[in-house]
Amino acid sequence: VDELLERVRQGNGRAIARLITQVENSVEVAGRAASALHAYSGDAHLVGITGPPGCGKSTLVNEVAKRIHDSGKRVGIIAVDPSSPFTGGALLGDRVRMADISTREGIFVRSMASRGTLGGLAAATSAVTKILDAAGFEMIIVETIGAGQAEVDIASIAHTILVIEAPGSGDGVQSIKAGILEIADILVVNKADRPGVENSVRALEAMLQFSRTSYSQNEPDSDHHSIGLTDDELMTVADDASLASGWAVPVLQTIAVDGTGIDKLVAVINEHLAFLRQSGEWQRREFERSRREIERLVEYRILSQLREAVSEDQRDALVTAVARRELDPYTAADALFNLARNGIDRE
Ligand SMILES: Nc1nc2c(ncn2[C@@H]2O[C@H](COP(=O)(O)OP(=O)(O)O)[C@@H](O)[C@H]2O)c(=O)[nH]1
Ligand SMILES: [Mg+2]
Repeated sequence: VDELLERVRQGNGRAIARLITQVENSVEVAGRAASALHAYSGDAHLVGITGPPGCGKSTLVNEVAKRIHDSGKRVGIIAVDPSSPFTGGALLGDRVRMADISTREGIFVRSMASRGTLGGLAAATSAVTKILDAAGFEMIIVETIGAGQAEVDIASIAHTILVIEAPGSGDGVQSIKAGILEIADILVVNKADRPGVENSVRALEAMLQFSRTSYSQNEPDSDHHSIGLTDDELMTVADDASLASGWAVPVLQTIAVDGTGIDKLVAVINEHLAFLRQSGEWQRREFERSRREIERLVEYRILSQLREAVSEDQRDALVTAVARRELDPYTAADALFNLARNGIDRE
């Protein structure tokens, strides 16, 4: 493994692919790789791309990656697929599309699915990110589906978050559900060749305007109640770090299939990187990412200790009792915790 790690640090594509496979299959190798590589990571710009299935994320990632690569940088792409039934066929399409760029020297593409990933998809994604980072990739793009409901919380992985939309979904905004506006650094309406694009852009700009206004008017005597926001919602808006730190979230239009608007998008992504560096936001996000990374590992360890220390029969008996209303879930959790503790003490 040590020799493999050395070749990874030199940026050897084959070594990177092999290490990733080993990391996916062994929590022990994942730990060794992370310990050896962490100190050499931290330079890559991590860009998260999220949005509803079919809005054109993979096509867009492809175009962005090409341009970044043309500017002389090495680009890593991680396509995260939570293996939900409705995306089953998407990965194959992605592979075909990505085949075009993945043959380039200096572009590394990897698809990840939850099936067979030890330690969870989020942990595996962040391990792969670290490997590519230490291998000297200057930009790493992580594509995920959805936001709040996704297995991989993109906000805990990326520095710059792009939320992609496509026109023609009823009211013009499909994926703008709770929380997604708060995490977006750049909003993109892709498929700008389709009818309804103006509506989508207008709707998004209105929502952004609305949240900015709410933020600046966040005093007790302001009339925000007349626009239908509760105090809690206002707090959420006011907590938004992007707003507080002075980055105005732009709404861009692209046509990923013919490359329209991609140069502008790449310029804005680079502007956001400059903003992160100048404002101190980079360090804040690194702190947050590190905190989440540690918490994920601790969660995973506690859960695996629980599974080792308490037999499946014992766990199922407790679950059945809760389902039958013979026991409440809090008491069941207490019982599990005590059983686990006894099991661990005995070791
Ligand atoms: N008309 C149009 N189609 C696009 C555009 N971008 C992507 N598509 C098509 O939309 C479909 C889904 O694209 P894909 O990149 O796989 O979306 P993803 O599921 O978000 O990754 C593909 O058939 C693409 O060719 C665009 O700008 N305009
Ligand atoms: Mg895709």
